[in-house]
Formats: sequence, structure tokens, C-alpha cells
Amino acid sequence: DIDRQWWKEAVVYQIYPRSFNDTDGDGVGDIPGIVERLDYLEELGVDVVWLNPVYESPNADNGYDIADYQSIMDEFGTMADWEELLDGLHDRGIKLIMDLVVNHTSDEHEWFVKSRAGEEDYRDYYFWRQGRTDVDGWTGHQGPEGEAPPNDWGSFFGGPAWAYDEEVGEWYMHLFDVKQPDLNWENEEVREEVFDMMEWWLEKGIDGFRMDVINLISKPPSVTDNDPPTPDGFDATFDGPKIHEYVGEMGDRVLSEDLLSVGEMVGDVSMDDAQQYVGRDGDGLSMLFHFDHVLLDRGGDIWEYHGYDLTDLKDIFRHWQKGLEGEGWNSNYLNNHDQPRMVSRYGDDREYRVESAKLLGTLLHTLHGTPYVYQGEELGMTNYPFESLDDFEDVDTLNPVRNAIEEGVVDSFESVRDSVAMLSRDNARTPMQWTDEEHAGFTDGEPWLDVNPNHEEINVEAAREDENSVFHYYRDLIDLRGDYDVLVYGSYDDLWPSHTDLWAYTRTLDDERLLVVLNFTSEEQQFRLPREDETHSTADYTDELPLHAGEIDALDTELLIANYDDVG
Ligand code: TEU
Repeated sequence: DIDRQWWKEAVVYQIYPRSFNDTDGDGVGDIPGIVERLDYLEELGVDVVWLNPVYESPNADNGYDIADYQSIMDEFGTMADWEELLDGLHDRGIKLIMDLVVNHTSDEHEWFVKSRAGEEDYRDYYFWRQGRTDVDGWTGHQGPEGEAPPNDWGSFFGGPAWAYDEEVGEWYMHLFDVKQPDLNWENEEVREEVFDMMEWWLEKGIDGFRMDVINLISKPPSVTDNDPPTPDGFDATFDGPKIHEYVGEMGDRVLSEDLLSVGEMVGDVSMDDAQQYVGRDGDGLSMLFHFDHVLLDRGGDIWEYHGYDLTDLKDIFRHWQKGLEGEGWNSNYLNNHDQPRMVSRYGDDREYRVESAKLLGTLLHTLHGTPYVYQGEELGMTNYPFESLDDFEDVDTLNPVRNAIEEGVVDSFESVRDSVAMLSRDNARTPMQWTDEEHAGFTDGEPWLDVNPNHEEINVEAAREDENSVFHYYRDLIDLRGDYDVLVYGSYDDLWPSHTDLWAYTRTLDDERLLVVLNFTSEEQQFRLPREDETHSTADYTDELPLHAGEIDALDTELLIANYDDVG
């Protein structure tokens, strides 16, 4: 009576094409570059590829500003290249999901060009609004003298969430960059266009979508009805009033159980909303990405890094593992193209880099939910040693830091360097490390973003040759998910939530039980299995007894596959 789905049993591999493999020497990765590495993906054993945006784009936000949803960015290749990629993946039994970015388009998308030009049919594709003249002392960035933006929301990338357009004489909303105007989902035409476009890609044979910031598409009435006087706070656009109507409509119109659909949910999505998105009678998404664990060690700004406690991290995962149990499916990730490298963030990227990468990989593959591996994670790639502001490329690093320095919110780059260097999205975007050669074998030209100097040690070639490498460990982990139902479908129980150094949990499916014990420190730790009646307690187990190693079938020191009754 297991509710089996291929996407529950799969391991997803995320490819950031700009930084994966360059074949034409322009320093930017491309689709033929991915085709060239298909055998690598097969060797690793992944089941699905999630491709970050490859559509035509002026690249204000590396492809998340889309100018045409139905054509491929020149730098990345042609539609024929993309088709070759899809066929090559499918030939190897690997599925493909595409990035769906429909909260906003590029300002160079023809819809926006027409909207801005005042074409009647397109005006309401976006939010055009009058500014406020009743705000005392407004000294804003732009716009007519004395006129403030329609509301006081700030954009994710710094500055106001509205831009004034001279020609139109009004402001348009952009929750991200000025070159990423927000689409108006109130408009039925917009929804139809999006659903048609999704169907067009499905007809090409793709296997699902990763949906960018999908929980932002429903704006509150103060925006949609242009109905002040009480403008809502910025939070009102997270999981907004009509969100389940719109996502549900997409579910009915376009999605099906046989597709993988994963919604990115920014902010702190509640369990109620989560269940609605992915639950049994919900909107129809397979799973979602929440941000709880990646917001744990930082404040709202990139210069507010403060570290994390293991118990808090465990609490977050327990909340999601138990919250969706029997109701919906989890997706698990420890890094992606927007986040620092997991070993640098949750582990030790120096002395215990390899051990940390294996530990975190074990966690990722043994939690309940579908694991998402981000390119280079399988090598234990680390953060980049950033030194000056000139080393960065990302709008989400440069804009907020420059604004903050200008406004005197921070003194200088030097005063926030450690935090910015830890958290910048560019850490994830340095090129994939294939060899120890110049530019890590990523390109024959000049890479668009510098290669991490540690490629001399950390690279695919070296990892393949070393049987103890993170790469081979990942291959084993991925295999293991195919071998044990309990690993995929078993329920999660945290054995010792209050332990500050160990993360110990079981996965249980009928009479099968898997035990995972992870040591997050560099010291040896003792661990005694709690008695059956202690399993769910948070009591401190003081009379420590080590596991009996002889009774355990161990894949490696970090991963113990034990028959619970034998060792209990
Ligand atoms: O990300 C949403 C998002 O909220 C992050 O970019 C966030 O700003 C960052 O992690 C914290 O500083 C998605 C995409 O994944 C991202 O690459 C895009 O830039 C963004 O949407 C806009 O499309």
C-alpha cells in the first residue's frame, strides 16, 4: 500500500548551465557542454536533471529575467542543442525538469515592451500604478520630484520594489531587479499564456518543472485593486490571498501526478500552506522548497551571518519531516545556485572537508524526501576565497552591499567582508571543477566567474581515481536509495533532538528500520541506542554504550545500516 511515484524514488541533480561546461571558449557554459558530460551524470547515477533557466535573456539575473520563454539563450546554444540534450538524457533513463519563472519576466519580454508602449491588451499584464504624493520628506532614488513609489516595499535585490517609467509616467512593480517586472496573475490572459507555454514544453517531452518563487504570484488587494489607504506590508505577497487558486488552477490545467513539480516557496511558508500546495487534496504540486534551514544562520541582509546550532537545524528538519508525513512529500537540499556551498556552511571545508561532505551527503540521502544534489556538491566543492567587492558578479550581492555602503548602513566592504563572502550566491556559481588544469577544464577561454583555486585538489578527475572520494560515496548513496524502500518511504524519527553534537534518527517502514547516526564534531562520540520505549523521548541518555560494530553492516564509518533489533 505504498503510494509509489518515480519522483519520490529519484535523486535530482541541479545544473547551472552558465558554470557547468563551456565548449565554445566564450567563458560561459553551454548546452553542448552538458551533452558532453552526459556519461558523467550516468556514472554518478542521478535520475533527474533540473536545468536552471536557459531561455533567451539579457542576463540581468543570469537567466531569471526571461525575454522569451520559448527560445534558447544564444550563449547557451540552440533549440536543436536542447533537443539533443533531452534525447541524450532520456536515452540514459534520466528525466529533465525545466525552470519555470513566471512571477516576473524580463523588461525586454515582448509583453512588457507592449505594455510599456501602452498597448491596450497588454497594459494589465503588469502592475502600473501612480506614485504617492502624500509621503512627507520622500527623497527617493528616482521618479518625479516629491513622488514616492506606490507602496513602501523593498525589492529582494535592494532599493524600492517599484521603478518609475518616464514615458508611461507611472511606476511598475519589480520584487526582484528593475529588469524583472512582476506579472499580474489577476489577469486571466496572463494565466492562459503561462499555462499554454507550460503545455508547449510538456509536449516537447520534459518531465516537470521547478517553479521559481511561485508563492509570490498573488499580490494583496492594495496592489491588485490599487486600493489604498492602508498599504499591506511586504509579507502580504508571500502565499498571498489567491495563491492556492492560481497554483490550483495550474495543477488542474497543466500538471499531473506523473510529473515532477517542485515549487520554490520563499519566506517562511506555514505548514498549513505547505499542505495545501503539496497535500492530498491540495493544489497539485509534488513537493516544495522551503527556506527555513537556509535562513537559520543569517539575518535578512547578506552582512548578517551568525552561524547555527545543530539542535535548531534538527528542529527545522523534524518540523518538515513530521509536518508532511502521510500528507505530502518533502524535497531536501543543502545548497543550490543561490546558497553557499554546504561544506563551507554546515561543515568544515578545511581539515574535515571530505568527512563533512560525506556526512552532509548521508543526511541528504537518508532523510524522508527527494534529495537535490547541486553540481559540484558530489566533489565536496567549497566556497570561494572572495577578497574584494570586485570579485563578485551577482546582483543580489552587489546591489544590496553598494546601497548599504552608500546609505551608511554599513561602514565599508571590509567591515562586512566575512559575512558577504560566506553568504554570496557567487560561491555556488564558480565553474564546475573537472580537472586540475587551468580554469579547471571548464573553458578554453576566460571564465565569466573565477574558478576556485582549490580545483588543483578538488576536481572530477582526481575524485574518480580516489576510491574514498566524496564522488564515489555519492554514487553509493544514490544506489542505496534504489535498494531500500525504507530509505525512500520510511517515516522519520529523531532519536535525540537535544543532542548538540550528534544527529541520530531512524527511518521505519513496517518491520524494516534504518538507523542513521551523524557526528557533527571532529571528536569521537559515544552513542547508545535508546530502548524501544525511549525512542521518541528527548531525555538525555547518560549511560552511554557504543553500538556493537560487529553487528552492523556498515557502508562506511558515517553510514550505518543496522537491523535495529539486532543492535538494540
Ligand atoms: O530565488 C528567490 C530568492 O528569494 C533568492 O534569490 C534570494 O534572494 C536569495 O536566496 C537570498 O539572498 C529565485 C532564484 O532561485 C534566484 O536565482 C533568482 O534570482 C530569483 O528567484 C528571481 O528570479
